[in-house]
Amino acid sequence: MYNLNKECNDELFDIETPASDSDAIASDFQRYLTQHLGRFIGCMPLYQYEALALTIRDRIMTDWRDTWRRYDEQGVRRAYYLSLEFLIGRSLGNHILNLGLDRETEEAMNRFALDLEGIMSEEVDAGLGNGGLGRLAACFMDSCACLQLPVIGYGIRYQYGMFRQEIENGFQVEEPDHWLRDGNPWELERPEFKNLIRFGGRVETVTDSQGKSRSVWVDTANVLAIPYDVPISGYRNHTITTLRLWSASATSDFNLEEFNAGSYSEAVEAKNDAEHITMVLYPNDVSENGRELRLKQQYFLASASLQDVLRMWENNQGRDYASFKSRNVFHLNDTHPTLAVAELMRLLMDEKGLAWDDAWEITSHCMAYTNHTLLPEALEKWPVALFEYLLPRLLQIIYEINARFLRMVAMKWPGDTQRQRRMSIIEEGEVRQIRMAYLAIVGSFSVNGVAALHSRLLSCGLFRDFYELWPERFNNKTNGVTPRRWVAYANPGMSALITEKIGHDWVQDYGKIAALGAYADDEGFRQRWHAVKQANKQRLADMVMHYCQVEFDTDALFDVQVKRIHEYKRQLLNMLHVIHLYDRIKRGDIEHWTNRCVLIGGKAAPGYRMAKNIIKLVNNVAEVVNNDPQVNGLLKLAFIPNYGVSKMEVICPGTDLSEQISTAGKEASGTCNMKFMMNGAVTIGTYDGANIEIMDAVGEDNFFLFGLRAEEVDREHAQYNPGLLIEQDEDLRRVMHLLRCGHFSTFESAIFEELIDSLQSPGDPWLTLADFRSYIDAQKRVSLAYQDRSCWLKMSIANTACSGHFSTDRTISEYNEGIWKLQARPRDEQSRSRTAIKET
Ligand code: 26Q
Repeated sequence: MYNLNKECNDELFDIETPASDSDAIASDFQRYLTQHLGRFIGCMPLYQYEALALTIRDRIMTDWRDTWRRYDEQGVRRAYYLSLEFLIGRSLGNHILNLGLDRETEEAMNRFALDLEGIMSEEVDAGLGNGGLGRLAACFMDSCACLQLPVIGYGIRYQYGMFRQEIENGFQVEEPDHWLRDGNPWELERPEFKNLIRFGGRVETVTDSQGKSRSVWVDTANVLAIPYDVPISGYRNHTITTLRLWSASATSDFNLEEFNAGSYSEAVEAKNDAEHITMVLYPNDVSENGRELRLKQQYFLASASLQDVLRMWENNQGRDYASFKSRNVFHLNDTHPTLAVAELMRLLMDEKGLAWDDAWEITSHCMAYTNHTLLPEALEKWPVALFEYLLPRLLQIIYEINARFLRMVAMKWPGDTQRQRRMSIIEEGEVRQIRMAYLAIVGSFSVNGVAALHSRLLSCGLFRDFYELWPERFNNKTNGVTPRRWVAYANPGMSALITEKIGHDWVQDYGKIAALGAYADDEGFRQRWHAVKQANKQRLADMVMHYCQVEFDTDALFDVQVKRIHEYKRQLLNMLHVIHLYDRIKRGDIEHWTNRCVLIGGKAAPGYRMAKNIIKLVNNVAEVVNNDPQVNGLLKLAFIPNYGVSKMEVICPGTDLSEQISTAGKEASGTCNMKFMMNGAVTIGTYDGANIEIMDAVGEDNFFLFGLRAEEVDREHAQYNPGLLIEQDEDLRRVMHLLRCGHFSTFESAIFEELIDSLQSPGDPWLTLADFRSYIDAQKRVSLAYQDRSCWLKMSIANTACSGHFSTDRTISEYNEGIWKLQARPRDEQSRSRTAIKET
């Protein structure tokens, strides 16, 4: 392995961070632009972005190296956050904010008559995630850096991130997201830490020199995992932690073998196959379930990351694994990296020579698992047959884990074979499958849900048998979002106003935001809050005009639902309300009217037909509503294409009303709800996921609650009669009629038939019509409340002031106190660790 000469004095390389006044930034920027990139000041803005990114990156490097050393000292307990997704978005503005260089950078750019915001908007989003789960991982990394916890993120460096969504004739069209095409200044390739990953082959049992039998995995096809490190900056604390992303690359020996056999082109093909592993992020799509390449990605991440951790361990401790379990914890972000359970067993036994019991003692004390879904159909399963040929050694290990586990179940519940069948990691049936969630639970010391209701429902529903066996393993960790990106960076106007009133501490100590509550009754403050909101609404309106060519008037109520398109999230219910408002306008029922601009955004999984139909419906309804002269600005509807992190940075500060309208008991937590709340939006929502905790925090008077509760949903299914609901509710009858008669599909007959049928079906799992009346009534209360400006402003301020609980700093502190048990490693000026000279 790559090792620095121990004689060499590492301090020689410790150059100081470059000066950070605007002169220094301006001159570095100019140098990068001209000497390094060979461009000039008036070049394409992309190069200006690149030069500025390199300039800022220079101001990260020393602290990054220093942080790594602090976390790498002997005896430091560390956590590794394993996730197939990190939805980072843009980085430049975030680093500038965290380093405290906003003013200096702005000044430096102004010297060249350049606009900082324009330059920052050149950066392409790092879209390495589908939605909530991936963005949560990115917010977690931010909070870990802020809290100075020794945590390393491990993920995959996909060549293509989440697809780019275009809208053609109202339909979603997917385009590849080649985000690395122009290079990525935020990554550092570390080929010296590459690892070998094996696939296929077969398992042989050999007897070693001490007469012990051992398994060897032979005849494998191998792939290299090359790490790329991405810096994660803490907020003004000289702490830069690491997100290590793996990229697949062909091994040279693999190529050579083929080459010697005389087939050059096949050798190159093999190289291609290897590199395919990290080519594309899989969309969260049932029709993609069971794809071989996705399983390869999952194993690739698990194996590369574990090997990396074991290498660092041996660098510090040698081959003594006695204290490994007290110094290391692996966190599994959903079941996606769960193969880590079996892979750690394999590495410890087959590569490090440990016996089963010792390896299991370590593994089961080092793994922790977070579940993110309550939908049984979304639980990951893989065919045993796929494992047999792709990961034969792991399958053996999983069988053994299961056999030992089922013996334990049988001891606890003798004779209860039903229960053994239910709890088995292997699902028997026509196709035998591996239940990844069960493997994760059996292999972990902690299992958590992501909101109070969700965790409760896991224990008494989905994972009930396991809860009965190991109640102490189960716990809740309510999600959060980082206030740095989602308030300080995304909403500078509001941030300045908050800071003026309560000081600056709230950014890193978000509980302090509560002090803002005192100003809700101050009319002068309310007016300023209003002015900030209006400016943010204008920014959002400009964006809507740019992407949708729909004009939003900032005096109207901005009503927003942005999230992945899914039936359980019920964008359809939102559309029923829009159609109802349209119907009211058409029949002249507009007394006490509140003008509304409704914005919807989100991606549908490419194979999810219903979700794609919903997008088409939104666009068709928008076409009718926006072009009807009788509507005349009373109502607007727009679908914003390609919703993602950087769009949300403009959307959430400009929103008045946040739509969180999932069928109760289906949304594990939701996190957009928190971003909206922090930015002073009021929520209309069901009693679901984190909405419940949001309402607890802000109070019923500042939240528009509607709909069935989770327990009622279960009962309702038995008696659900949508036909009767339609018959008995005139508003609903009229809405359904407009839909059925083709009012929104004039030259496209029957395209919405499937959607209409699903709404009318007694078997509708999402009970959309059951909540129609209560939703419409709640929306009416919203409209009235919005007409009383000071009342609305009070609610808005209360929402921000009560959002203290929803910072990921709080979430991560709970993970740390309850699960990881790490010690913060603040930078200490005196003893900035110069002792460890090994680069590990
Ligand atoms: C699985 C197998 C094959 C291909 C893709 C997938 C896959 C990928 C992503 C399955 C699920 C996801 C993402 C799930 C997700 O984002 N869940 C959301 O997690 C949030 C953070 O905890 C919660 O707030 C949301 O409620 C939950 O829906």
